[in-house]
Amino acid sequence: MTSPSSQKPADKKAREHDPDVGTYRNPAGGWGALKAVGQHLLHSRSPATNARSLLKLNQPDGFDCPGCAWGDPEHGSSFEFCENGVKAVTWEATAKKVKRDFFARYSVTELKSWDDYRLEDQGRLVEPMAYNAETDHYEPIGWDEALTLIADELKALPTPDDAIFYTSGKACNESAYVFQLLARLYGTNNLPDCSNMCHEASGVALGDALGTGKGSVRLEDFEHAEAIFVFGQNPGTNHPRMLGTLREAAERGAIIASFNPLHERGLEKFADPQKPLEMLHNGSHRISSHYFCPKLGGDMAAVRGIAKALFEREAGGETVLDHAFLSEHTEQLEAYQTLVEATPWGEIEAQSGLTRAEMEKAAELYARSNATIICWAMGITQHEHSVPTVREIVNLLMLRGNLGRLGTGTSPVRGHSNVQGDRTMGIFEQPSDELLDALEARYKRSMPREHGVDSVAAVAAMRDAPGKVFVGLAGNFTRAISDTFVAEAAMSQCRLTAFISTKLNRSHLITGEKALILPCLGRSEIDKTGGKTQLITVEDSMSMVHGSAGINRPASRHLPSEIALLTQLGEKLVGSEAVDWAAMRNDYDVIREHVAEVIPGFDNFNERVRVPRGFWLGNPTAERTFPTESGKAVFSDAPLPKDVMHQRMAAREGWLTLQTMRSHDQYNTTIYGYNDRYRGIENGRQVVFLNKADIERLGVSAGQWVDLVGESDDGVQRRVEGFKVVAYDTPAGCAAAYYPETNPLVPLSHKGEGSHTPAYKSIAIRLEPSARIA
Ligand SMILES: Nc1nc2c(c(=O)[nH]1)N[C@H]1C(S)=C(S)[C@@H](COP(=O)(O)OP(=O)(O)OC[C@H]3O[C@@H](n4cnc5c(=O)[nH]c(N)nc54)[C@H](O)[C@@H]3O)O[C@H]1N2
Ligand SMILES: Nc1nc2c(c(=O)[nH]1)N[C@H]1C(S)=C(S)[C@@H](COP(=O)(O)OP(=O)(O)OC[C@H]3O[C@@H](n4cnc5c(=O)[nH]c(N)nc54)[C@H](O)[C@@H]3O)O[C@H]1N2
Ligand SMILES: [Mo]
Repeated sequence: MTSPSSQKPADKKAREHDPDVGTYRNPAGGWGALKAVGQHLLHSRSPATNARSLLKLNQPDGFDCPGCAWGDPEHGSSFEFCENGVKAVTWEATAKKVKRDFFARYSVTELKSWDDYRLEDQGRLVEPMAYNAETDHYEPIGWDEALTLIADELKALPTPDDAIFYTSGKACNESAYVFQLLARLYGTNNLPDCSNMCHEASGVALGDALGTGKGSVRLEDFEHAEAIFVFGQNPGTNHPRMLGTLREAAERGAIIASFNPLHERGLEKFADPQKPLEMLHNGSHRISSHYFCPKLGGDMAAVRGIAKALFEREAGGETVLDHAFLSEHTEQLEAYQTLVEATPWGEIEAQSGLTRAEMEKAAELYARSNATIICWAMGITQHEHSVPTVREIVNLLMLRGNLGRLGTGTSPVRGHSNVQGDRTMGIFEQPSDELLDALEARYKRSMPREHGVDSVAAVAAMRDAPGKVFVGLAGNFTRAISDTFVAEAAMSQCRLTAFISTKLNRSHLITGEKALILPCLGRSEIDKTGGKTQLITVEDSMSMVHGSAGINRPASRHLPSEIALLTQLGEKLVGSEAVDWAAMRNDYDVIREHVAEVIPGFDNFNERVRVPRGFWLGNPTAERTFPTESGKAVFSDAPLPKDVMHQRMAAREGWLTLQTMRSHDQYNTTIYGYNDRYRGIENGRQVVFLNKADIERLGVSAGQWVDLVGESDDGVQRRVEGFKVVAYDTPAGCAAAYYPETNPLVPLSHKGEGSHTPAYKSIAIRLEPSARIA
């Protein structure tokens, strides 16, 4: 059976690019980064404004970088940005605009044939637009009319649970608070967010193990760590400011051990573009002292191997475990130890792809360090067994008491700049009773108690029951979620889709019966809602909450803020009896007063957030307090994954496991360009990285064009066409390609156990020669 997934990918333009494949030998950062900064400033068509805004990036009196969620140092330099932060800012602060004549010129069907780069590169959205199905064009609509349409469509639904309110982690705390309040007063917990596709497994696992779902480290911990283990993360591209932190640690002599199936340049060598002397002398610094290359999905076994080696050393008479910590603060150690001892080395080696000697080496490094931090990102969280893998990482930290001491802790490095804050503000489809009780007490209205849909369940809901209303606060839902064509078909069955966005993207083209695009201010812009210069706030990966105020002139003086739009929608949808939406709109301090009353940890929010660099929300783990049922940190004794889908599928002759990842020139579904400098790729994105032995075994050759074909338990064949084979240093059986072009290959049902995050990093595929000829 063939599904709509076997259609050609819409990215015709990208397929016309013929990628050049080379080798990058320089350190990450360096002159290449500076050159890229210059190019992106020029491309934005307002280089002077943008150069000025960079000086205000991540500064106490400036705005938070819309790039990643890495923390800001307390005693920062006058530059606190990186190459990819520059791309994020200049991409938003472009002088190009998408006006009504653009939509008059191009039909939606025509725009669908454009690639993601070209769509967003048209510039900033500045006018509200409504889809006209008869003409197949977006046409101008008034602001008031558009918001009334959303409210009317929502009110007309048979039940509030037929509405879906999606949030991407770009939204600030104030927008997020208002958005969840509006959805819940209206009557639903259907608040899926990008976290569902990202660090959900970290939140679930940390919550189960330690009673707190957030990471425990702060930036100063990195200054005191003796070892930093980095699993499944590519900070050179995705958290470049982290390289500065790692570099300082390396310079002090800290051990940095990376676990990654790819040799990521940023984890190997870094030249800091912000250190003029280093730049002049073409110097650089090593980052990782040790580099391990597990197989995709092999980390749980790798960590278990390290634990096994520790137990063996302990049995041999050494003291490597922190017995005081273990007996005072943990439970279930015995069950874990029994399981680890019963797991044979052979199984651990086969699953991890590492040798026993390598894992013993890693154990030695770990045993030698008196203070260890473990960092991880999507290479850990986007598998079927991500929750048990994060639990295994926590087990390892607990064995040596690496929690709640200076220089130790858990560091799930978050993605979107405010993804963590959005959750803190209540964007969650499974709200706690405490949150709902607090909302009820504050607003004197009953809150919906039934849990809502997450991102994957939202697609299933739209697919199975047409006629939903989808409201998106930032993001690009159909492009980010798995099973692209299934998601697109599901979304187009909605009675209304409405997106609050800064740039044109593919989700806008997957129109329901009715569809709206509502443009808004970006974070770099001055927000004068209510005649007053407004401040917004964000929370970084290390639970630091701080203010952010844009400094650029808005792309259009008619552009409302997200909060202006959401509060007006609130007025129309639920009225102003329970909430004075206008007061919130006119002064965001009022929203923060509400937050202070409802969300724990935000007392005196308005005063505390005006202190330069903001305040720390605190973290029980960092204080060795574990709010689990027993009050102790809990060891997990989950078996290594057996018979998970990708293993079953990929174990067949001719099959591979594919990970889908980011290039250096993209921010999630936002494509800044066609180069992936550190991996030696130029002028294209349709590449598949393969091990040399696999290339021979599968009878293809480097440079050949292939289609990637996937299959799942549902028997539906999934395919994306025209990828150039690149020979690359990665373990046999493992392949890599870029997201989002490969999302049609990820079946909707292929997701993490307990997290429901699409398993974007372990997709079973095979190759077929492509009709495309080089
Ligand atoms: N410039 C830029 N910055 C970004 C983003 C962006 O797109 N562009 N996105 C933001 C967001 S939302 C997020 S979540 C983060 C993402 O940050 P990352 O998690 O660094 O993003 P990915 O590109 O998905 O990279 C995954 C890394 O994990 C490795 N990996 C994949 N599978 C496995 C595995 O099974 N085991 C191990 N050990 N490693 C594995 C890959 O080789 C790769 O190095 O970055 C944020 N920052
Ligand atoms: N195959 C595969 N799929 C993945 C992943 C993967 O590694 N592999 N990663 C997953 C992860 S970690 C994540 S977080 C998701 C990301 O999913 P999303 O967060 O939904 O996607 P983004 O690409 O970040 O959203 C980009 C859009 O946000 C809008 N935008 C940007 N800034 C603003 C703003 O300030 N305000 C408003 N209102 N709109 C704004 C713009 O219109 C832009 O087009 O993708 C997931 N999908
Ligand atoms: Mo993410």
